[in-house]
Amino acid sequence: MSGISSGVDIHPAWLPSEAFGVLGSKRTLVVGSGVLVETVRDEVRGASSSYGGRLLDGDDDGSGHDGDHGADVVLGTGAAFGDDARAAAGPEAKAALDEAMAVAGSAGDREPLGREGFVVARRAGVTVVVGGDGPGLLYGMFHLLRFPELLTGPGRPAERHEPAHDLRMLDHWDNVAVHPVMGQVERGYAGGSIFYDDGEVRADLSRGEQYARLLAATGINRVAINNVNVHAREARLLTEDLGEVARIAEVFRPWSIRVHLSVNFASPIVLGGLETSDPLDEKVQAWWADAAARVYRAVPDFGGFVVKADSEGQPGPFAYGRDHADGANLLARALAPHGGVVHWRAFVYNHRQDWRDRSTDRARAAYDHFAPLDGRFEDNVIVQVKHGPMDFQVREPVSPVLAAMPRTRLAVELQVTQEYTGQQKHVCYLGPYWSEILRFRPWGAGALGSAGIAVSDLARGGLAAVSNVGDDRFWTGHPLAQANLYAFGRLAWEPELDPSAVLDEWIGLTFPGADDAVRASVHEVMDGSWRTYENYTAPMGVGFMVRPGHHYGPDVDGYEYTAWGTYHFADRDGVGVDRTRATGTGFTGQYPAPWRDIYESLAQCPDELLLFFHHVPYGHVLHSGTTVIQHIYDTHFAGFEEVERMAERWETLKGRIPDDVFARVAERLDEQLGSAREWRDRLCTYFYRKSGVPDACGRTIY
Ligand code: GCW
Repeated sequence: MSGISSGVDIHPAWLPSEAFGVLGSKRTLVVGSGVLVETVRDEVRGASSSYGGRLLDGDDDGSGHDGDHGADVVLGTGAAFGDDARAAAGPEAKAALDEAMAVAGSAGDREPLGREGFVVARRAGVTVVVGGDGPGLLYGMFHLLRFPELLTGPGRPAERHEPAHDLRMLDHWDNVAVHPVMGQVERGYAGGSIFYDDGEVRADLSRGEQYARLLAATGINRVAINNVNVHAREARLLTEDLGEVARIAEVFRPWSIRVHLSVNFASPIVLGGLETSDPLDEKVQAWWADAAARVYRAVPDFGGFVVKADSEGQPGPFAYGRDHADGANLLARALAPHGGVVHWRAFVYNHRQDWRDRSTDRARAAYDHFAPLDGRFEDNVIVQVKHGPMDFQVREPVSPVLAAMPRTRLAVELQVTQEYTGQQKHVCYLGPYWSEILRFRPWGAGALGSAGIAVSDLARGGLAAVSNVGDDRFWTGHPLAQANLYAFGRLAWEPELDPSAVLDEWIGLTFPGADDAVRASVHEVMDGSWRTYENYTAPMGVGFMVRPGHHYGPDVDGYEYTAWGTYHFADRDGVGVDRTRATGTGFTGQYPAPWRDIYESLAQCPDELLLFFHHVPYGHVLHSGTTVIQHIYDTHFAGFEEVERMAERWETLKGRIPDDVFARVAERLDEQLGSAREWRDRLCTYFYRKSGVPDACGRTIY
């Protein structure tokens, strides 16, 4: 059992009791002190009491040793391994401990292990985890659950693990008060908020506590607790509700997670009664300095502010003729004395565009606003950039902003909540997509270093993602959507991980005791599901084609004549957005070489992004050898058939996995099948009617 007793009804996600089975059967010594070491001790104590092992500590007989049997597992922070701790660990632990400590230390160019890092070594039947400090120890313990083979079997050389990114953050779009249109959680597909209920912070935060534990087990260390659209009720979290924020921070603290707040740029007016929120106004500056000081008095380890400014109606510096650097620096200066950061979002575009105006291209907007500001931001500003230039579509190129701001700390923002990828009614494992994004080389492979600089290297402000969690008993509505949350944490820690292997980790933890055939089936249903979703929805990067407002299901022209800048320009001859320099909006010019030329060229542009960059005739022949129109038909029929196969495969799991998980997924697969069919038929019919070109395979099109 875990350190926290979980409510009977709540699904344990990737931390079922059985995940602790191997660790819980061992004699484990935990050395060190502090809140996080206590968390580790509690976990081991709970696991041992369920699985017959033992937590060895000072209360024992003063050592881990009884008779000739020492500790099987030794967990400690590097600084804690003095003579007493070594004696307590017993002589059998010496080899593993010496090796782990050596690997944790500096050598040559290698720095000593950071606070969040850990080393695992196994020698002479003893497994040792040395944490750089408390956080590293916590992560090291969870690592043993993912790979229980580290606790059994032959010795293995020490492994050193450190996060690629210091900031691994989840953004909650949770509203405190239920929003009349967006509800309790904006773009939430898993019930209400685990933090708020109808206008108040929940009195009972035990779900938050379980959540914090799940996040720690996948390496998340920051959480922004309210929606970036900060309405009147939510704005007050910064002032009169600080006591409530402190309660939430208390829940996250034992799991090494710091809390951030989304704030309203007009707070000096809305909350402070000033007449302006002009960043260059001294009274405004003083107001923010006070506000930050008050937050830190209430929450000493507070992380910082997240800001959506001058975006989709949120207030910002433009009202005063100032730019985003002025705005971000205002808040950064208020937070700097306390060690906080500002996540300033680059999601800024004209959402009141005239669809008749072909010269405005939403894809260009973030770069046009932000790239010229490179070098102007304070050190504690992180410009948070959505991974693509549009808006979390199932396929987009990587945002050119990421390669354009070398003197700015950038964070890449991903969307774990499946707003545009099936809303947690469809299976859509996003690990492979995120992996492609993080590994993308804006200057090409081989340039600027042997492998080339990857997007992940450019994200010096870390990764942030919109959470997909709510008060649903499976956490994420669709039980299989838990894998997206898990994978985000793992990829933020180690972007080079193979997403397919991460999926297997998640399956292993979530379905303990499942045999290989069951695991293989779950894997099969999920691994290709992002491409399947892409197949039956908007083709070749063109995006949207969803129902306006809630964004679920097909509506090809739903956004075609709106103010949001989301157009596909389909006519009787062709489809796609001309973003070339030669004849289009010039967006391709925002990329460095080689991509600016690859995307510009009709001959070289990758098929999957063709309609993002080019307007082409239906008869245009793709690299794959087929025409655009035939590709649309083929992928839509194939996508639907893939969902049919997923559903059949899932049926084979009946009785072989827990009934509640089976039933919930089965029910959602029914919905997915119906929705995929609707997508297929509407898209095929729409393009058949536009183009008049029949399907070469003669399938039914309406
Ligand atoms: O994708 C859009 C969503 C909005 C969201 C916005 C953003 C929080 O439809 O609901 O607002 O992005 O990222 O700010």
